[in-house]
Order: sequence, then C-alpha cells, then structure tokens
Amino acid sequence: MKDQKPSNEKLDQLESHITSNEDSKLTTNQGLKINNNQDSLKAGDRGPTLLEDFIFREKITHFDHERIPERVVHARGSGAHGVFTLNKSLEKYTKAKFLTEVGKETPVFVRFSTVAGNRGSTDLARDVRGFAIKFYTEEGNYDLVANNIPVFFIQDAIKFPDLVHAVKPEPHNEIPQAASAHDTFWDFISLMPESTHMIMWLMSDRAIPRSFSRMEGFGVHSFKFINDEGKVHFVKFHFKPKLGVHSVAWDEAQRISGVDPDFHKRDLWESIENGDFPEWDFGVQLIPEEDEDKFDFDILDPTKIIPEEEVPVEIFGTLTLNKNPENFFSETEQVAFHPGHIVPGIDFSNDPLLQGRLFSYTDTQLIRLGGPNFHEIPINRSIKTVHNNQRDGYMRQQIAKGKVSYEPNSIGGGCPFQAMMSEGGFTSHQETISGPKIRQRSESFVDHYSQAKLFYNSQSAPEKIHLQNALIFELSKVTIPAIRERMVGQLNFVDKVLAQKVAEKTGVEVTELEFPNQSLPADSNHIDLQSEEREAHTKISDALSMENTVKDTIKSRKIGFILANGADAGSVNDLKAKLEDEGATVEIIAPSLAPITTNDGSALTPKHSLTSTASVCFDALFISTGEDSTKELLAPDNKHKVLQFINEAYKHCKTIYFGEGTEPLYMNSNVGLKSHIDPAIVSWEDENPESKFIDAIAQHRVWHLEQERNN
Ligand code: HDE
Repeated sequence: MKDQKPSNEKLDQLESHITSNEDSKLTTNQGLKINNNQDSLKAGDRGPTLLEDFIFREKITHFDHERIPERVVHARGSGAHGVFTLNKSLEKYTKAKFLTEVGKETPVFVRFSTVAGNRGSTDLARDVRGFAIKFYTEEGNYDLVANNIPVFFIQDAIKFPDLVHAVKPEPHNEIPQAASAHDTFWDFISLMPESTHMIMWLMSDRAIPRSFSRMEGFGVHSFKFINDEGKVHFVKFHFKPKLGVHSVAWDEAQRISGVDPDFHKRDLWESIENGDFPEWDFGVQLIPEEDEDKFDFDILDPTKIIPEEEVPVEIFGTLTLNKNPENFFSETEQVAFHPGHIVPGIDFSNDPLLQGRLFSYTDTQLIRLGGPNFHEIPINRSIKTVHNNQRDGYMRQQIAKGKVSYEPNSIGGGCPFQAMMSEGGFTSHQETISGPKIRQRSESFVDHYSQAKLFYNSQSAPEKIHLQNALIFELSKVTIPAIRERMVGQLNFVDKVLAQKVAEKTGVEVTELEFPNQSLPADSNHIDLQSEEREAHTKISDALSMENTVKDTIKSRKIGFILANGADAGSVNDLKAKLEDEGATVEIIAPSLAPITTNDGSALTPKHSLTSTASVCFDALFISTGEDSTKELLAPDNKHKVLQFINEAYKHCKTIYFGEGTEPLYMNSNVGLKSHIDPAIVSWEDENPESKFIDAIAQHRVWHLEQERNN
C-alpha cells in the first residue's frame, strides 16, 4: 500500500493551489456562503426565475463554459507525477544540470495518450501511444514529448495535417472512432512509402500495450547534447520499462474496449495507489557529431531507428511515477508540452519533422488553453520564478512589480539581466549551414523499406502472425479494392510471403508497384535509389522483438481468483499471500457480490461477480480448490460464465491454475481438450504448482502456443 506521501519541489509548488471541501460551507466564486443550492430565486414559488438570481447565473454560466477544445491529436490521456533520478553522470556529453549531478532527483509530470481517438475513446485502440514527460529542472522546464514507437509516419512536418486528417474519423460521417481501419487512412498510407517502417510497428502488438508501465518510450528524433566545452553528440532518448514490454492480443483488446475502456488509465491509477510505482530505465544512444554521416541512413530521418546493435543504449537514470494527480482537468488536461522547451546542454537537430513540431506545440496551446499565459497554469509552471518583460494577456496570474516592462532600461536597474553562459544562459548551438533555399527532400531520406524489413525480420514467429493478422483486419475494413491492392504492393517490398498472405485474405492480387514515390515530386531523380533490392543493413535486431523483453517479475500483475461457497480457505489465502508478496494484485470473482463462506467457515468478500468483469481484465486465473465450490460454479446459473472466463483466458494464451477438485471445470473447458505440453496450465497434479504458476505469469503469455490453444 502507499507507504509515504511523495514530496518534491513541484508538488510543494502545486500544494498552494490545492483546495479541499472538507469541513467547509458552500460558497459562490466570490466566497459568499450559499444558503440554498436547491431552488432558484423566483417571483412566487410557481413563478419565473428572476434575472437577479446571481447565484443561479454564476453556477450556470460556469457550467456553460466548462469545456475547452480537446487536443487535435493525443486527446485521450492519463497523467501521473513522478521523479527522474540520475544514476550515472552524462557530464561528458551534456551540461544539462539534471543529467550531470548523480543522485539528483528532478520532479516530472508524465502524460500518456492515444493519438487518433477523442477524449472519451477506448484505451485499447490500435494506435501509437504518446509518452510526454515534463522535467521541472532547476534550469527551467524540459519537455521530452515522446512516443512508444521510435519512428514516425512521415519525414516532413508539412505532411502532418494530411496524415492526421487521413487517420481521424472520416469527415462526412465521423466514422470510425479511434481506429485506423478505414479507407482514408490506408489510402494515404498506400501512397506514402515513407510510412512503411512505421506501419510495421503500428501493426505489431506494440500498438496494443498491456499497460503504460509496460511500454517503451522513444524521443524519436535525433537531438543534440552539448557539453561544457561545446562538443556535440547526437542523441536518441530511450525509456525501457522495468516490467518489460508486453502487449495484449487483438481479440482481447477489442473485448477490453467494451468491458473496461479505461483499462490503461485504471491500471496506472491503481498501480500508483497500491505503491507499485511504474519505473523505466532512462537510456541514450550517443553519436559523436563527426560520425553523423557514418550510417547507411540519415540520422535526421525520423522514419529510421539507430539499431541498438550499431549504437548500444547506455542507461543513466530512472523514471518513477509515484503520485496520481489530484484533479484530472487541472493537471492532465491542462498540461502543455512542447518539444521546444529545452535547457542548456540540449538542442534540436535539423530533422524536418522536429523542426515543424517546434512551431506547432505553442500554437496549439494558444487555442486549446485560450491565450499566451498557459505557462502560468499550475501544472505548467516552472519551479523557478519567471522573470521577463512579457506582460498582460488573458488570465494573467503573475503580479509583476514596478513600472519597467522593457529592456534595456535604467529605471529598473537594468533588470532582469541577460544571463551569461556561465550563469546558465541558453545559447543555441552554433552550426554552419549553407545551401540553396529549396523545397526538396534530401536524397539520404529515400530508402523506405530497409528498416521496415529489419523490423519484420526481427519479429518472432507469433509476432509475425499478429502483425500479418493486424494488416488483414485493417485492410479488410477498406472498402476500395484499389487501395488494398496498392497497400499489398507496398508490403511486397517488405516481405513477399507477408504480402501474399494479406492479398489472399483481402481478395486482391499482389502487383508489382511502380515508382515514382508519391512523396517525391514527379520530376525527382531519386527513383533509382528506391530499390526493392536494398537490403537491411542489419538483418535482425534482437531489441525489436518483444520476445526478448524482461520476463522475470509478476509485479503489478492482476490475478483473478474464481471461487464459490466451500472454497478451500487454506489454499486461497496461501496462494494470495504468495502472489501479493511478489507484487501481484489478487481480486476475487464469485457468482455474486455476496460474501462467500469457505470450507473453514471464514468469509471472503468478492471484488467482482462473474457478471461484472471478464477474464480479459486479468493476467492469469486461479480456479479455486474445493469440490463444493466447483459444484456451485458448474450450476446452470454460473457454468456458462465460468467457462467463458476460462476459455477466453486460454484463447488469449494466459496462465490458468486449476486447484484440487476443479477437474470437472477443467474437463468442461477448452483446456480439457489440449494434447500439447503447456507450461501455462497449472493443475492439482503438478509438483510445486504455486511456483509453476508464478513463473508462468512472469512469462506474460505462451504466444508460441496460440495456434495449439485455438485449434
Ligand atoms: Fe505531436 N502534437 N506532432 N508528435 N505529440 C501534439 O500538441 C505535431 C509527433 C506527441 O500529452 C499536439 O499539445 C506535429 C512526433 C505527443 O499533451 C500538436 C508533428 C511525436 C503529444 C502536435 C507531430 C509526437 C503530441 C496536439 C509532426 C513523437 C501529446 C496537442 C511534425 C516524438 C502531448 C498538443 C500531451 C501532441 C503536433 C509529430 C508526440 C498539434 C505538427 C514525431 C506525445 O501540437
């Protein structure tokens, strides 16, 4: 359970804005105590409401203005406070203070999001996840506005509105919500070969995470680190979850969207409330400035990763989320990120996608948060006081003293002064740039398939099948055959078998696509660089497969215990204690919400009934020991529901433990039909069933048995 109340400089700053209604009387916004909040002021108790009723007017007016525009992308979000701890100094590479002082703890606020859906849409959409981090550093706010996928759809920001228009619900009928499976998205993608690498990631299970705490975070672009001597390194940012990178099955994702559309939001909230603080290793890939051109792709191209085999990720710090927001709107909704919020020691690269983002984020806050003072909203405030001559504007909070609001000045003693570099004054990294003013893409950005192949080739067999099925699902929703065919043509440059399978299932032929590449002007001379013969420079990268992720913990796993009256109290309590010791959460599911009486007469109160939840909400199931309990679970009222629980968990490759006396349930379920060896089915016949259960849960799923389990 939550052992201590985290505290840091940012939380202390927020504290002065937090109010509680405990022991207080209802007031108007002017602080006037209200005597009657039930009736408006009327001319006679059956007469019309009076204009004079300022209490009614204030309440209704505020209500009428409660909504602000949701984010144009990343509208659905979940946030949490936390801390970034530096474990190893990056002083050799950057002068950013929060990255140089070992042991330093920097307060952070993190917002996770889906991209396409609106604020009320499901958490389980097949989509990219945003992973935006605001570091409240002593040198000002640093925002790392990251995603859970290391590449992007497009190479140039000028295509972003097209991409977003294509993926959002179609404009004539506003269908579909939070889904890319429709004509306009695939029309656009099939004409944008540069998206192919991103599409591989998006169709992989990375796009349906098990939880936010089990996703990676990537800065995507190459940024620059600058050290005290002015030496530059290009840097790619990584966050690696301590719990490993794990996903759900697509069938499961669709079920969760109905049963618990807040599944990720709830998981994050509950983990933090339970003290199971989500944690990530913070790592960087560093490339000395002089090695910029050493790769067979351009490190400024956001559709490319730098394979970890070529430049390893070195770990320097830990990101921990340890406090839920007090108020969703004030914090998670009003937080305003911007990749342009940087600190000395960090700078931008010339990645044309990043360059465009540097304009977009402030611009969007102006409309979303209503004016230029959004930096004064508590969640957005820097922990250092702001000193400048910017004045006025809607909703100004700061009360700037004195008559001077210009610089240079003598009346104010010249204050505030510009800071010298030695005092932490920011200077942009000096870079010599020359070239014609030209609307053209660099030749070095032209290879669109090598890394798509690298990603696909690096997937395990079950991951490849999931990716293929995702493409089949998505393209089957495309109503125009020519789009399906063009897309299959793109896939053919990645993998011929993949293209063939998708073509078969979507009713089209594999046709050899002809360039030119739609993203290049018709008169471009880049066509021959775009050859299907180009091979991935590294054939396989282990880091790209979730098969190789961390699988040694059951921390924050949710285990469902299905039981009824007569369940064996000893084994239930023993196993529950063991699982909880390992950091898992146990929730009891019974035929109804009424407490059940165990075989020793003790009562257990269920958290769920068989009707109020579903097995997709759990990582593993324990079917409780006890013949009487089994008998009740097999009663006509319950049988179908219990078997649905078991069969779904089985189908989704989860771990199931059948306690003693549950054989009739085992035999009646699909598990009873199995003939293969299955390490994730634990039964009363096993030796050390409890440790077998724990080990199997840590493995996440037996994806390699998916076909056996579903045949
Ligand atoms: Fe964003 N993006 N983006 N984006 N983005 C926004 O800013 C934009 C891109 C990302 O939790 C918007 O405040 C452009 C890449 C996250 O509040 C907007 C381009 C990456 C979030 C915007 C990109 C991201 C946003 C909408 C292409 C990964 C949510 C609301 C040039 C590195 C932040 C807002 C939050 C949000 C523009 C591409 C990540 C409109 C123009 C690449 C995590 O400004």
